[in-house]
Amino acid sequence: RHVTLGPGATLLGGFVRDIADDLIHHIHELSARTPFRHMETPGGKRMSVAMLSCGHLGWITDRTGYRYTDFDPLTGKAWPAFPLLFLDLAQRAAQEAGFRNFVPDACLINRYQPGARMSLHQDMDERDLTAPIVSVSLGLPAIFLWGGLHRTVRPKRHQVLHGDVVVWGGASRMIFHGVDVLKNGQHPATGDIRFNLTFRKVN
Ligand code: MD5
Ligand code: FE
Repeated sequence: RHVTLGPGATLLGGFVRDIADDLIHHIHELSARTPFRHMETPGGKRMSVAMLSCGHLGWITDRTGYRYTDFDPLTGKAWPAFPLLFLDLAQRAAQEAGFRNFVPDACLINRYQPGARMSLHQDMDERDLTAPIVSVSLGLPAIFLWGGLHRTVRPKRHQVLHGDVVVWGGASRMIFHGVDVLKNGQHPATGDIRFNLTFRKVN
């Protein structure tokens, strides 16, 4: 099921449902090498979403600001490489949505537990804003908030489910977006967790 959410934004419903257990297994393995952590915003707030990265570059925030780094400040080592399955699925999803030759160099993995949310923001820390972002939802359902090119546009609400992939490109790349407070629940694959993977081309 392909649903066009807006210009350049395509929902691939259930695109990774058949490999979801494998993806979750890889997430657990990655988290043994680079732990999920609640980072601090430049304003001094602890994020309710816990994160880790894999790939050449990882996204971090601290009191200094938002940026991509080529090593994990917690371990002092390079971020773990992409599992091959990750790279393959990101490229297949981008292709399916009409983006040829998508070569991501970063994958941010977000972990939401009940009560966690992500407030409205734009993703603008990537140098290459022509490449799409491929986002994968696993586990508990969430309400995705999809606004406009200005913060003042009241967001539309879209439910995203286990196995869904959204490819955000073109005019949708710079839209203000967020995730509503995660509701309590239990999912057979993840328990009380929602994971979101975002594949990005930074450089
Ligand atoms: C999430 N993560 O569900 C979302 C999915 C993030 C983040 O927002 O920055 O980690 S990615 C959604 C996204 C990316 C780029 C553009 C747009 C949405 N958009 O145009 O709405 O954890
Ligand atoms: Fe974002």
